[in-house]
Amino acid sequence: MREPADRPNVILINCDDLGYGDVGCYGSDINATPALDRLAAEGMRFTDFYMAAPVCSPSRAGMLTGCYPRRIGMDAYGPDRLPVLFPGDAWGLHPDEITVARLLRDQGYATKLVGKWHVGDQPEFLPTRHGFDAFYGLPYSNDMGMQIQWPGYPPLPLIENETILQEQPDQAGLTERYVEQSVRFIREHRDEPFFLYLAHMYVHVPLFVPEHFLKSARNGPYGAAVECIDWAMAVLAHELSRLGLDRNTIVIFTSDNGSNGRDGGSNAPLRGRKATTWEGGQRLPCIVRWPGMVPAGTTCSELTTAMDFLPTLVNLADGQVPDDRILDGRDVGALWRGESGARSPHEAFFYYRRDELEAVRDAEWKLHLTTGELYNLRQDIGETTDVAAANPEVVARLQGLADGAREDLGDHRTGAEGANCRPCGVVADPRPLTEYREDHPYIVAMYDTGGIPRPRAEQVASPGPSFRRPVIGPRRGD
Ligand SMILES: [Ca+2]
Repeated sequence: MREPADRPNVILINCDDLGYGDVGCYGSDINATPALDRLAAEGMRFTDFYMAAPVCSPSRAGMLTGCYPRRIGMDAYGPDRLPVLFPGDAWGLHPDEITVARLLRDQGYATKLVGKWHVGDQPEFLPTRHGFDAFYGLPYSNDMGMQIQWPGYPPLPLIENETILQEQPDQAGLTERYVEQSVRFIREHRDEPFFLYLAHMYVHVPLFVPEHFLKSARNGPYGAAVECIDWAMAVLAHELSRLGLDRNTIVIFTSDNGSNGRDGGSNAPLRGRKATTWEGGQRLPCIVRWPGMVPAGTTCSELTTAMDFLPTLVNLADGQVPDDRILDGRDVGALWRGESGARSPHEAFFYYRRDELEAVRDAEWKLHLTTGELYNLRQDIGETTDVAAANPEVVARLQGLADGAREDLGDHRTGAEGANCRPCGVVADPRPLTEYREDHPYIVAMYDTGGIPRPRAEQVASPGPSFRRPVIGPRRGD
């Protein structure tokens, strides 16, 4: 048995669109999340934790690389500056970028992604090219398949490594398959360090959830999906305990961006929603459990980010954080260990929406750059009372920090290029991974809306023949 601090295993659980107020230990009184509440009781709960973007692709790219998405060209895609990647897009995480998975693999870790990727679907960009030994899951969002509203979309591919296993899988059964894959991986690698990245499909719409969760949940399909996420946590926690791996394993639970604010989701008590730079867009639940190393039942209100995972985990694995490039994440191990006097290593956090800098915060204050509104996040977590007029020196200081970010990272709104940005990856001949074929025996021919409100008229595809590449159809599913 390894000592707990000798290259600890890492299980990183990332949900899709799960909001700040969707989990019991973050205040939900409608979703039952006993396993996640227990995780928090046995670990540390972060109140001021941020993803690097308020939508999927840039958020995930930032977490995996420890960089603001804009630094690595993953902030806005193509000439239309799209907020996320779509099937068959030419863009993705540059092959020269270094992910936390690659760095942990260099330290002898077995690495696997189970679930959603969404930082490039062309072969050059797949998880297997970015440090993961193995991949089982979806290359992008679960609404980016054939649906009643957009029948011509490429069928949603379920991928194993680089092979398409199935098209249009039954989404109601997919999380159970993810859990099986995860358990199998943990068992196979119980005697060596492993990094499991479990990127749930839930609670991104459409919501297809097993019947028994629908029966027990009090919050409709959304609540059932949250409770299925909680069930997955319970299974993994049980497996770690059964194998005697608790003290060797860091479990991190978080979400890629805030709730869309519909369908039963909640960012309470935060203002705003997914795809915005209000707190509800990017401030997320984050729980870290590592028995004996992270003090149990604690709360950390220091400013931390998902970009910090890479340097923190790589240092814990005795690895080498790249020194040939700028990273934005910082080692927050002292905070995780609950060391007295430990403080956030971040002077500020920059809220980018696509390629535009919209807000900046420090330990206490947040300035919205487009409107000039200033909020005291310590006293006013819901961003209700603009106090800019009474605090001109705070406004000036935060504007100075924003100016520095513009020089460094750029800002499309002001025309600043940014001196230290790297390009995203581009392929010359992108192709969707799948194509609808009339003779294929799809189990699920088309996903319907699953009880979710129908999209607005402008989001609806015009029905037509099967797509050919590249997909230029309606853009949706951020
Ligand atoms: Ca998302």
